[in-house]
Amino acid sequence: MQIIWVGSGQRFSFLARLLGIFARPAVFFSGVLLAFSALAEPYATRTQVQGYIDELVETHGFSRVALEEVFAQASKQERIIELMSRPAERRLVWHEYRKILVDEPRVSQGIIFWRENEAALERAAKIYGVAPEIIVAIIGVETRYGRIMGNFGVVDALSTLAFDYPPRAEFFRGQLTQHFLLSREEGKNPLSMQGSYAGAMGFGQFIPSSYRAYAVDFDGDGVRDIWANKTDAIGSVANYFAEHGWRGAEGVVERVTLGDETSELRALINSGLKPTVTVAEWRTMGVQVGPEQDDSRLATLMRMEQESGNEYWLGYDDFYVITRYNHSRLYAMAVYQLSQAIRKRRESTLDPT
Ligand SMILES: [Ca+2]
Repeated sequence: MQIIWVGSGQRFSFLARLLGIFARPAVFFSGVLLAFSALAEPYATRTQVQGYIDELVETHGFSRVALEEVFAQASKQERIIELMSRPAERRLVWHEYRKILVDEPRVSQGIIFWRENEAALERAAKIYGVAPEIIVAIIGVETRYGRIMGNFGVVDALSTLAFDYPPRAEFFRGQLTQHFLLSREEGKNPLSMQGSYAGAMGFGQFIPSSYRAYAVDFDGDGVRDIWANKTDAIGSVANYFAEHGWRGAEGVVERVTLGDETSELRALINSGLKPTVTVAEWRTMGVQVGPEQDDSRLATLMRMEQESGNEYWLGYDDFYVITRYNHSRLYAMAVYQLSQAIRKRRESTLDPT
């Protein structure tokens, strides 16, 4: 047995992205974790898996034979445990993280993705109230617009994490069940689907529970296809945002300045993703917020480390909604800034002056 430290969500995400493999948004790991040594036997013969199969048969009426066949073909992937357990090489701060996700190719490929999917993006904006640049940026950050959607069998990935990764076993056993339900509902072979090492699938990297709850058939062909159909992927991301309370009309973040990082402020900076302090209260504590900002709005105060020093930002309700996709302020800020870079570039390209 080996003791391995796993870093924060944002570092985890970064490493995953650095490796070209994508973590499920909204899933992240922290703390001291234990990685357990390998067992060579196939999953179908494990007592633990037999117990799980019993449960699926009893609770959801699945065929035991079918499940045994699936688990006879599923195997533990050491690489998945490695990716889950990989220690962070160094702490990633905002400017380092930003450089990876808000890069030139992601902006220019985003312009192309937008152009190619303009009708679907406009319709999604109208129906769900989510601006095209936000949807484009999510798909850009998650999979580089579908270029990197993950090459692990979803059953392999979820089984490995459910049965050979004790720190998150319960969560991933739940996702494995969701995957079997999804397969049954959609008439798919559970072994046919591929995704990230955490079982996230398609353009927007939905885990099975998110697929079941939020994926939509946005082109009306009767199938919710987030794997190959960009229109469905766009509608699904927009629906995810709408269902998590996206408002759209108001600002997402606002750059602010502080006189001093007082101890009062220090205790609140980066302390939570959810906006819980009013603009009026921030003002009283010495945060210089734009004069037009409504005093009663709730915001969270963030410190973002740049090469030249700290930047301070207020995050409003929609910022919090972005963190529902991946519980990380760096992630949400990167998505938002990428969205703005794409929108700005597109406007300058479209504008003949
Ligand atoms: Ca469809």
